[in-house]
Amino acid sequence: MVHSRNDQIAALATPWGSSAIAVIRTSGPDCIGALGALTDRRDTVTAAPGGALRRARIVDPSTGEVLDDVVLGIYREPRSYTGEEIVEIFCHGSVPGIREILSLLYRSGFRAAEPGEFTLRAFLAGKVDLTRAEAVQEIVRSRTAAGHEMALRRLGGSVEAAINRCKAALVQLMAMVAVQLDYPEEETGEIPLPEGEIRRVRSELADLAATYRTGRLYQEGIRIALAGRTNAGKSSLFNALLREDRSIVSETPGTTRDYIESTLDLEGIPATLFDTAGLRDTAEEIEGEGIRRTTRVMEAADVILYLVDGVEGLTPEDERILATFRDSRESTGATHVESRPNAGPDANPAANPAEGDSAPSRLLLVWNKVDSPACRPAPPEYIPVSATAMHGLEALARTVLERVRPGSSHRETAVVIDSRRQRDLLDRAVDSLRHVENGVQQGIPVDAISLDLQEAIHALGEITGEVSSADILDALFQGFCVGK
Ligand SMILES: Nc1nc2c(ncn2[C@@H]2O[C@H](COP(=O)(O)OP(=O)(O)OP(=O)(O)O)[C@@H](O)[C@H]2O)c(=O)[nH]1
Ligand SMILES: [Mg+2]
Repeated sequence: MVHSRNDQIAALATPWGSSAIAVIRTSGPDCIGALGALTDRRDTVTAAPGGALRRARIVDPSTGEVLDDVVLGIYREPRSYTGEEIVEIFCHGSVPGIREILSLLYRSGFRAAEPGEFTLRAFLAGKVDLTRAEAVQEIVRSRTAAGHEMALRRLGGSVEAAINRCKAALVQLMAMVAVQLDYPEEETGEIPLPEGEIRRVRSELADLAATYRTGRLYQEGIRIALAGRTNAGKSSLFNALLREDRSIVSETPGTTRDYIESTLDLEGIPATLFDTAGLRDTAEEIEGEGIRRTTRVMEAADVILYLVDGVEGLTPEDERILATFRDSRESTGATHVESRPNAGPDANPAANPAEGDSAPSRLLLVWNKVDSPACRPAPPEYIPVSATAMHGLEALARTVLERVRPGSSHRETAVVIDSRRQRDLLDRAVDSLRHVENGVQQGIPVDAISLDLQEAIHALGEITGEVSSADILDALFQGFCVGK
């Protein structure tokens, strides 16, 4: 990424598509003058104070052609998002129209902004720290109201404040160390570092790092797959959970051939629900391919709802399929997460087998058709439901949530992080502080301890961006939307 702050950039800040209004954002030195020259009201635009809106026509100066009738939002340095001059163009949301305006800007000295470049400039201008910059993108990406609310708190500086508080405490300790290094033992006697204070800061940072799983859960969400033999009622349950008639239901076995997915909001956790082809031995080619796809969906799922037709009861075929799921859980274990398309290794906050034996199984057993008089009693390990009578769905949702939520839900906690970068740096700080604690306990000389203390302070500085390098910034802002 180009880190210069002395050029003019432009990008569409709203999605490419038809809309009532689209917003093209521009930023850079003398951006207002440059934009003014591309309108029929140059003087009005260039004389406008910061925070003003001015109506104008965008005109191509080389041809005199009017491209659009727009409103310009004008911001002056330093009181703008990037700290530079900014003009936001509110134009009509027509794709060809947007294209023409952008092309005119690019011909007139503006450069297409890189992803996240506006926010990068805001960071470089000292407008936001890195945790707030990350929160901007996290807000844009949020998929449920709960995820949005958590990201909004981060934008408000909740993470930054927590980090700075801990850092201030460590800097105090560092000052104590410095005194002892400056005035050696024979003069003042060695003052032990307050172990309790170190432990308090360490546990505060460790608690913050632990909220990462919750943050991921509410942003990334979970994948729930419906599985079972043909006619178990998977498509019926899919429709019932979504409360819409999405998937075809019929009494013909083998109705669902390909998998279908849709999303639902599970108490603030975005969930992608998959209806799949019923599992059975088949020689039929298309159905066979459907079953292979089903297997792939299962591998990537955080939760598998295995449906048994309660009227038929548990068949030998069910037993066989269930045995393969149990085996695959053992063998795929920690890797099923990585096999997910479009998801990083940390994308799966739920049912994470990294927790060892205590990790809950991702397989949930469901006994369907309990409304039918012919339905057999559900065995105790099964959740009884009726997809058609919409019975037992709340209990089912509750059980899914119990499986995927981390031991303690941090949803009510003021600060929840959702950045792997922040989590890794917090872990580093926690590790260093553990060394400090051990050092104090073992009476290791303060100059040795001071290195670990310094390392912890440094890691916290990296979280907020007080210390940062071009590489870190590149990696961080690459994931952003263009125009943000
Ligand atoms: N009584 C009763 N019938 C149900 C229930 N759920 C599904 N059925 C019936 O069972 C039959 C199969 O339902 P589907 O939802 O198509 O089953 P499926 O598991 O998707 O089947 P495939 O796509 O073929 O694998 C249909 O006739 C449904 O009406 C239920 O809760 N109670
Ligand atoms: Mg089906």
